[in-house]
Amino acid sequence: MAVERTLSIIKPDAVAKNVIGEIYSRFEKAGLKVVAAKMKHLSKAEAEGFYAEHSERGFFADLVAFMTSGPVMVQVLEGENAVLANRDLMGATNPKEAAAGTIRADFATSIDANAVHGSDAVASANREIAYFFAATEISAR
Ligand code: RTP
Ligand code: MG
Repeated sequence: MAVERTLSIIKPDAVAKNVIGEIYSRFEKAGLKVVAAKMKHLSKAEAEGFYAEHSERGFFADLVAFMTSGPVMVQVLEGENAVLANRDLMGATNPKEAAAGTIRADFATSIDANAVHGSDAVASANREIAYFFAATEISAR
């Protein structure tokens, strides 16, 4: 297994529910380290750019509206197999389909307000990390 980095976002619904700490605790218990973090209220342009791969999808406008509806917590997680490890912690996109004990099963309310984002591959992780963080803002641990 390789040490990887992945980009995680605690979405506006979970920030509003005041569960940043509970979600960080899940990362830490799974062996993922927070190596960079910032709170941001995304602009429309930032959210559209981040989710550009979905720009032709019917849900794109709703996704951008939701992601700009309040502050988000953005972090880089580092650890063994971090991309997949984080996706396992998150659970399925639709919280109704998310396995018990996953972040989305416990904190998400709908397919839009689904608590967290996580990169889906190492290549997208590298792109998404660079979207939000300069190399000097990431601390090797
Ligand atoms: P994310 O990118 O946020 O981590 O979520 P994901 O990989 O599990 O899902 P993805 O297919 O990348 O979709 C991005 C976000 O768009 C919303 N979505 N809505 N109404 C729909 O059918 C639908 N499909 C996706 C979700 O909020 C999803 O997290
Ligand atoms: Mg995705």
